[in-house]
Amino acid sequence: MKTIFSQNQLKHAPEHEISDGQLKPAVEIPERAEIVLRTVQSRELGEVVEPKDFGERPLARVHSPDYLAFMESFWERWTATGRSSEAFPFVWPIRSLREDPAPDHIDGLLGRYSMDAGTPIGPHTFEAAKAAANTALTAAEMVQQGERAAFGLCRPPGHHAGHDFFGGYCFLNNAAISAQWLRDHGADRVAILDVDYHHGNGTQSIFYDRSDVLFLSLHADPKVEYPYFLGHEDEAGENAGKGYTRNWPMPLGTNWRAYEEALDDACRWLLVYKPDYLIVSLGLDCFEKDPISGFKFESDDFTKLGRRLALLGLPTIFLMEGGYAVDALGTNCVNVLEGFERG
Ligand code: OKP
Ligand code: ZN
Repeated sequence: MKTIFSQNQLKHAPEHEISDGQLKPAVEIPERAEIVLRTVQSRELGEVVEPKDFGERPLARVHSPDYLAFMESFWERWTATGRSSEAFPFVWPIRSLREDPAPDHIDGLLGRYSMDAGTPIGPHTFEAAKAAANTALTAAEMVQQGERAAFGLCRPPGHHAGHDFFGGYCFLNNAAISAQWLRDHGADRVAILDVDYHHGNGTQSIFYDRSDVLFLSLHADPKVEYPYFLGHEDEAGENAGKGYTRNWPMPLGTNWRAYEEALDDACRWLLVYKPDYLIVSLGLDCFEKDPISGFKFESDDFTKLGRRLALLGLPTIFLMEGGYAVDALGTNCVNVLEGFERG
């Protein structure tokens, strides 16, 4: 299958993150995409192509105008206050505080439009995020035009980003933007299967009240893992979307054997739903050596994951999400894609 990749995605290069309440070196770094690209090339997965520019409209189908304007103007406003290093949010409008009126000060806006302090914004962050969205859209368009599958080598990831907030290393929800684009270009039903170790809270919330986009997520139990505040088993959609969201939270230490049962369950939902397209939010952070995660996948298990997905027989768009064991990331990612292609 073809891979879509843009060097502009490397321009988001955070130095630090606040992780587990402490300032640490960033883990969502450009090297992640570079090693996946090198492995795609060395294992001859297929051609690597640049994304097209789809402009602002597909982004605005998912994200609010004020959020997009905030992201677009952020760095200029941040540096206008005299600051020059990457920005971390630090105050949020939680229970008892008011979201409206919106603050004028950039520090207040940072809190209004974010969900955590772990996701710094730098000078080129939004440019990279837009390149990632275009990467995802190009992959979706290829499959819409008849390819069996395509791989959007997206970075930064997208599944934690909501309608009007960033967080969890995500700024634009690449999977949601592609799903909406497919709906706007003739698809009746799109399914998103999120196999990242972390719950895809942004994607879930964007489609929570809709039946035209099915969201299925397998992930670490939010009772003990980020994002902590969404991804429980009883979240199944609301209003018209009732029954069109499904969650499989799993305990820390989950290995392939236990995971496969949940995956089989999710695959059954996919076969019943019969989507025109399947989007896979492809996190590689279920790996046993992932530095921030607690599942126990071995590298070979990613091949099995790819094989299982191929059995569905659906036109499939793979979009990279997380995965932080950089040395093994290329191997694990291409294992999924090769497992899918070779069956
Ligand atoms: C992004 B993606 C580690 C702290 C976690 C944020 C994780 C974001 C993951 N205990 N901080 O879903 O891979
Ligand atoms: Zn993750």
